[in-house]
Amino acid sequence: MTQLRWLTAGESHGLGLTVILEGVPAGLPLLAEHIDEDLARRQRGYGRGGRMKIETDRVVITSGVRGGATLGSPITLTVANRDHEKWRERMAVGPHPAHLADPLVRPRPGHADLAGGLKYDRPDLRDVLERASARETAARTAAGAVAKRLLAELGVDVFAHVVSIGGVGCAASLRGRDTNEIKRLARASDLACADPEAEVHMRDAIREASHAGDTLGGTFEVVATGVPVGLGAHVQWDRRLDGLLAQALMSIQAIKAVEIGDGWAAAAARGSAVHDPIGYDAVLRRFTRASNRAGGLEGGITNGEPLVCRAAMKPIATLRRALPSVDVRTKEPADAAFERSDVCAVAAASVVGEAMVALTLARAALEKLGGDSLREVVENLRSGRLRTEEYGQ
Ligand code: EPS
Repeated sequence: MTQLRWLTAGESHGLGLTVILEGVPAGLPLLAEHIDEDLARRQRGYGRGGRMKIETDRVVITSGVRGGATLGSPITLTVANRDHEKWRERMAVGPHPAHLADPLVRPRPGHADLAGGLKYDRPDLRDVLERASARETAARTAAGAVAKRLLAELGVDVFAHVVSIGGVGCAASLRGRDTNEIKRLARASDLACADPEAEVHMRDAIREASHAGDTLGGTFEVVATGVPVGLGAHVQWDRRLDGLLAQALMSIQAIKAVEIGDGWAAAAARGSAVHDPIGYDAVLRRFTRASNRAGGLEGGITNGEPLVCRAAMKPIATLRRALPSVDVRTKEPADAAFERSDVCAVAAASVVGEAMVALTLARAALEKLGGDSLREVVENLRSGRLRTEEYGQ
């Protein structure tokens, strides 16, 4: 069986990030520029810190692609850390010179610093910070761009948009709006927000938080259209696609909650106001829904409606006006360490969310459709569509 697998490696100020993807079918057109576009989008967003002025993320494809198409072999993608130049000695693999011994010993509340330091027995918390850093999401974004390329061949489009920042939300009227329109507006926005009026207020909120030495979180939505019926399965807990999507989104740095469809709001409503009535379109020969409050999934299986997931990001844990902490060596109270950081990275996280949903969907699609070459996968998709058209007869 074809299984899409992927693994990232790399530290924030090391040489760079790497991701290896295995199980991508052969014959998929793939160029570095397909990936660079998403890498550039991930770097954008009002509220990012100084690091983004240093980095210009570009992918180098070192295996698995030849002549502009995938080979079916593992695909290796690397993204260099330009900032590494300044960290060459401190991030060196060999022993560090004594004059560089400047360990990070005041853990930042909300970061992996203390829990990771205790777990891995690393008294210099930089050993934890370097990998916990959201810099790692550049690798996820690169892998997600490959998944999106594959999904595009299957007629599936995945995009994300920011719904709220620091409590400032988009107009409710955005719900039910044409998805292409939401995507177009979000892509044109510096904060990936499809409501230009709300974006102005979001920028104000970020500016104010920055002046106060504080940070802001927010929420974003990932939408996938053209998703075939039947991805995921109700038959086992670890095959339910809603569970897999929640895990994928929740694994993104700083994400604290995930919902699918109406999510939390559904818990407060009556069943008659939550479930989507079923109809049938005889011309298109497909079952239809009057609404999509389930977010495209029922019983952990895609039902052919657009997939809609939302994720909530907590405010970034590195604060200029630092929170109380403790020096791990002396155990004395001390302000948490401050490092250059972002004030708000919700727009960037939305691009990462897009990547994680795309990877999860691509994996589920390959599991359902099989195929070692793109041609085989597409043929299997077509015959599956015919089967659903004939269903019930
Ligand atoms: C991050 C801290 C900042 C962010 C970084 C994530 O990096 P630095 O400490 O080098 O200023 O800019 O994000 C990225 C580098 C990126 O590419 O997204 C953290 O601690 O998580």
